[in-house]
Amino acid sequence: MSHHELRDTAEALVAPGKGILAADESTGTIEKRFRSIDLESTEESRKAYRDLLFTTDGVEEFISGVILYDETIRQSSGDGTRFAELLAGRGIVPGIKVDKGAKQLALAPGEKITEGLDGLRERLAEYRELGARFTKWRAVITIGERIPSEYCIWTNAHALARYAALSQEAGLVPIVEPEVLMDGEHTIETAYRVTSRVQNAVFTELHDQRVELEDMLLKPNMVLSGYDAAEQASVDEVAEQTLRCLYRNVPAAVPGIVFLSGGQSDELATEHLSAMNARGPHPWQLSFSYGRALQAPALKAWRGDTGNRETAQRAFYHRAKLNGAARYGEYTREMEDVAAAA
Ligand code: 5MM
Repeated sequence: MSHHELRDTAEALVAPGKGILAADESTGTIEKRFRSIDLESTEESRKAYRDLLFTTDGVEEFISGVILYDETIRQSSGDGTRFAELLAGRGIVPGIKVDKGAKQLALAPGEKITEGLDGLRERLAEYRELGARFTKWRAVITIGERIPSEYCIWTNAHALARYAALSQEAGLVPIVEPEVLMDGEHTIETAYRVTSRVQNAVFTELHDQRVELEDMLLKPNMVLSGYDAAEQASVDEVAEQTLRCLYRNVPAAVPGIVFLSGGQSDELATEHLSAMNARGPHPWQLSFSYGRALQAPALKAWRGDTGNRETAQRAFYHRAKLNGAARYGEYTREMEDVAAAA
């Protein structure tokens, strides 16, 4: 495969009006999500849920790619078509989460390091065979008393770059995800300082490890007040601080930035993205790679009942459509009311 192929894939993933669905919840995380609707997590229930999302009529208008989990990329839809093939057939690029999760960082209480580099070259080759065209690796940075440490920031940045280089070598577009968590009482200024430092370290490592910036995407957190902060920053402040951070740290060679939602409400995740795009044009496409903020209404509507499948698909379609509008800076809260009335 050529560099053109990687570049074309990266560009397709951030095509105008579209974004990515993160459906790569590991077994533990999906179990937690299913618990919220009182549903037991089994291989069959996980498959039924993913099938519902991936077969939603017309969603390819707003969804450019889907991040799958190891179990899901090996599963098939009702008619026997493997999920990766089904998605590709609809013009949606299949991707895969390749990290093995964030574990306790040695000698650093309260901090995490993402594992999964051992044997990664071989796993990447297999995923490509299974139809994946892009990959994702998530690093987790926690804000707290005297953390994050430089040790945590740099070990995670180093691992992200090692993963990205291996991914490009295998002909897969890496989505580099350094997530600064929203948990805590910190102010938006603290979130800005930490996110900026993390992105700076990540791009230093990517550069040193020869990663082609044109052939990757960045999946960052937005710059937000902590969940438990005394005061929540306004939409304008979030848009401005997030853009300031990106302009200072992300080279224009990167084709796109695909935000994670990180526990924001569905509406706010859409509104923040729209506010940033309304301030464009920017050097990179500004898009979404949401998990919770795209799936929450569908999950709630489904509740594990086949009879609710269509209602759940409508909810997913609508959320995707609103985020599609946010790609053009055209989302308004009134669009939510139209959904509620439908
Ligand atoms: C969908 O959640 C993904 C997997 O999480 P686990 O490894 O903990 O199971 C996660 O990596 C996701 O892709 C991003 O965090 C974005 O998801 P949100 O829900 O924050 O938009």
